[in-house]
Amino acid sequence: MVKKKIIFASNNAHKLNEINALLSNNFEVVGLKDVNYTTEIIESGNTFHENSFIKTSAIVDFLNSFCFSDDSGLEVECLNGQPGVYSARFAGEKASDYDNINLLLQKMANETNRNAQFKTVICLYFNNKYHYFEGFVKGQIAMESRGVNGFGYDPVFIPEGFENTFAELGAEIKNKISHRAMAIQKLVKFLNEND
Ligand code: ITT
Repeated sequence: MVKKKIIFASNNAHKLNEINALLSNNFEVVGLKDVNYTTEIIESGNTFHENSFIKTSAIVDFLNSFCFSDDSGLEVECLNGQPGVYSARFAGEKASDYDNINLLLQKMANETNRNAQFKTVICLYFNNKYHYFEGFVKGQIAMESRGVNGFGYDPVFIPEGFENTFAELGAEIKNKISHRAMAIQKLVKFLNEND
């Protein structure tokens, strides 16, 4: 069976790997490099919804084809939902994952409330319309960074029901329970019912 091609509008190679693992049974997922899209997309929105629309519509303007994006981040209860849409640049525009994690742990050094959630909003362009799918996973922020798998805040996020961080648990478990996996399940269900 020839799989239908879908463009994932992301420059984050880790996200692309996760999306590939989650969707490869159903679709051939191609990234921005594969379609020669090199323009920087400025994520100027104030919400995950706005930013996911900005990314998907940039590709629609360029190619007018079947595509989606994911805008995601970490929301920490004691920080009133921060870093939120600023997750990628919490410690500054060019911040590394390491810088962002250090800043987070520093801000939470004396905090006993460690509740947090990862959230994803997917914006899909299908049949000339935009459709949104949300996913989240609740958990706790660890006291220190642990594990080597994944990306972003995975070394400090302990999902509910587990004692290890996503970076310790690895891709197989993360891809069953993550915010991104939940949103992708909804997207697949929608396409199965409407395609
Ligand atoms: P694209 O916009 O190109 O897709 P990005 O990394 O800039 O890539 P976002 O704007 O959605 O993506 O920012 C998401 C940030 O939130 C990401 O850089 C991580 O710091 C964090 N994040 C999102 N999902 C995560 C996950 O599954 N595990 C760990 N951190 C995550």
